[in-house]
Amino acid sequence: MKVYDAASIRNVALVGHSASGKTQLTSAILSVAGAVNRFGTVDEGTTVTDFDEEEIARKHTLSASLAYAEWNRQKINLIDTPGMGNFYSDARVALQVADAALVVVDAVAGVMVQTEKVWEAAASLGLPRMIVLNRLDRDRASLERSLQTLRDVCSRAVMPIQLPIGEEKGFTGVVDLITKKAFTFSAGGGGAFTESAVPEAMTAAVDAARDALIEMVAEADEKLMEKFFEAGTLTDDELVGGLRAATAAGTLFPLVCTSALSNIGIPQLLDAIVAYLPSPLERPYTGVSKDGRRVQRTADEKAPVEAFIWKTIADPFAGRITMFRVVSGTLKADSTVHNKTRDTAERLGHVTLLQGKTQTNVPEVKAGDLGAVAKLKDTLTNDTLGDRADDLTFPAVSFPEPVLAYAIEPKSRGDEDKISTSMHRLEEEDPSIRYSRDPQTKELLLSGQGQLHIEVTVAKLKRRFGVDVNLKPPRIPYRETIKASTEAHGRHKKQTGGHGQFGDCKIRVEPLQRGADFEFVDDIFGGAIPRQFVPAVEKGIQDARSRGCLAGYPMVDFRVTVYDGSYHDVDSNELSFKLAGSLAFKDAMTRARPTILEPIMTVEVYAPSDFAGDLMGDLNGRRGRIAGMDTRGSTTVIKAQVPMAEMLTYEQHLTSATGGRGSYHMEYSHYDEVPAQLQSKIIASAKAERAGVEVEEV
Ligand SMILES: Nc1nc2c(ncn2[C@@H]2O[C@H](COP(=O)(O)OP(=O)(O)OP(=O)(O)O)[C@@H](O)[C@H]2O)c(=O)[nH]1
Ligand SMILES: [Mg+2]
Repeated sequence: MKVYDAASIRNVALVGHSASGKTQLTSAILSVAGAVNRFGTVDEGTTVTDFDEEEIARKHTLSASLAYAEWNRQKINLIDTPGMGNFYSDARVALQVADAALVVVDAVAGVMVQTEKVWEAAASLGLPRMIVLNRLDRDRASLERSLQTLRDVCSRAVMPIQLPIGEEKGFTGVVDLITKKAFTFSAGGGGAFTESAVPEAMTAAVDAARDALIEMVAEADEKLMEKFFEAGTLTDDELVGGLRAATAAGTLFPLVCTSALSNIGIPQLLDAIVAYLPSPLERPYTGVSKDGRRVQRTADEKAPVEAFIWKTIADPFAGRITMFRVVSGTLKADSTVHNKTRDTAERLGHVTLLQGKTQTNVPEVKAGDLGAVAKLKDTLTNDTLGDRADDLTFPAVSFPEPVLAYAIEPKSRGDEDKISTSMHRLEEEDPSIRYSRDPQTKELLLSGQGQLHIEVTVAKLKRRFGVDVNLKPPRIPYRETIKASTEAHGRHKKQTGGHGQFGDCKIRVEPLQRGADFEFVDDIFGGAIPRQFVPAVEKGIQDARSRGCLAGYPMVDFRVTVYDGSYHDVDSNELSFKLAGSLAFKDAMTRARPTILEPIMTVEVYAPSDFAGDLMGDLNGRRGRIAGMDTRGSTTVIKAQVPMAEMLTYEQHLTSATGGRGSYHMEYSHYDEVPAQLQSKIIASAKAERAGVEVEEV
């Protein structure tokens, strides 16, 4: 196995919307470059990078994976990432260790929500971006329309460096705008192509697009601008050099044209990666020294070794597989390095290159390259491995906080311990999930980025660790409130032998506006209740409101004023006033017209426009209120407000209704009253649940 040096490496992350063809494209690249023997497809489940059973079954990438190919004596490392929003953190982390992003865009749908998200993430990292306009063989695919949305949403500096030959089913190849050569592919997906002059019918369009490109390249550099004004054009060398520099600087974003499934345009894409995207040598990596200084490291293989851990795979048999980028120096097999994040020594055994799941041993991995090592003791994602003498670490990539929690329970009782150890392994692999125990209900909670994320995690738990669990539907955080003002009286009196108990209070309750939570006002005059007991009244009311009065949900958005009461010199104490408070509260609730509130979410749904009507109908059926609709190229954005309770199954619905081409974003907006007929259901199920708990406790 060859060891590559930094100058001959390109690290690219394939990012973009789900189903734009990232995995298929990776597969086509590997086959065209001869890295694998077969042309694997997503549809047959035979790609290199979607190797996980869950990915094969769902036909979606769920976790970033690594592959590599050699092209023109350069090693191209490809990180194939998930496009689905639930798994975004893996795309984000891939951008961190890549030197450029290949933003894969579906030529039918154009820019979609995830395209925008990865575009912004890459921009914030100052990462050069090349756009791969894929699926050009599909009906209604269009360079023109896609370019329009790319320029509107991403950047005006997106510039085609190729034009497609033919359209839709007739898409047969590309014209390179720099060399003005046409590459026409034979039908059947074999990848064979012939080179020729630009077809007659395209010459005018090619010249115009080439002129526009030259002008843009010239604009990015003063010297080139001068030359351009003198000569009226640029030489091919100037154009190539200028394009490379502008791409590296992020002032121009070249666009290439492909069909990953029909295997069209792949060699030209590879040429473009090698020609225009930077090697690690040109992309210094920023670390932080112990005293907080930012330090830049170049990919110098002679420097002390420093590696950043960007991903961990939890394999029940092979143990941990740790994926790294060697930032500087050379990481050697059978050596000892220091984990500087945890201050421990790590002994490395075999050091490997990853082709999907296949590991190939290498004697060493040099600066700039990506590799993996198995069975490390203490090292986890975001750690820095390297030279002990050198105090630098690399900043951690932050993972999103979970947005949704499900309760899980083992199918067989003996599995509780196993769940915990296996879940911790999965947490190491995916820091955007969280496993915990609810302190109140004692339920085991699995939190993540969405329903799909949780389901996939549960599936991994079963397949890899043999632990089968039931997923219980997540609890909706309902609340209760009141709709009427009233006054109430609570009196606690008990005479048992020696000391008695006596507490007595009168309260007023009033509704407050939504979001006001709870207010307690002490309006006692003339010592009707002694000062020291007023907090006890409040405590009693607080306890009572936390248990709700209809279905056991906390009560909010009202004010309680305690305005009168009485006491007994000997028998009054805190406990008595607490009980009096809670009795008064219960009395008040019989007249205060209590009601149940539910969380309402702001939802944005993105999907190809054909689906808009159906999706809006569905949202209406979910008690949603449509707030607006926008069209962006061929994508429709629907904005709506929908109760959380109705959105729990939305993801599944959207995926199946749009064949995976729709996506949505949802966040909490406010609480609103639950319609009466649904309230009785909530109350009934709360009662049933309480009965169940009591039975179990006996
Ligand atoms: N016609 C056509 N279909 C394609 C092309 N590229 C990919 N596909 C198909 O589109 C679907 C999605 O392709 P993938 O490669 O899985 O898409 P992805 O971007 O990896 O999707 P995620 O992993 O969910 O992010 C598959 O059915 C592919 O066969 C293409 O160029 N033309
Ligand atoms: Mg994929």
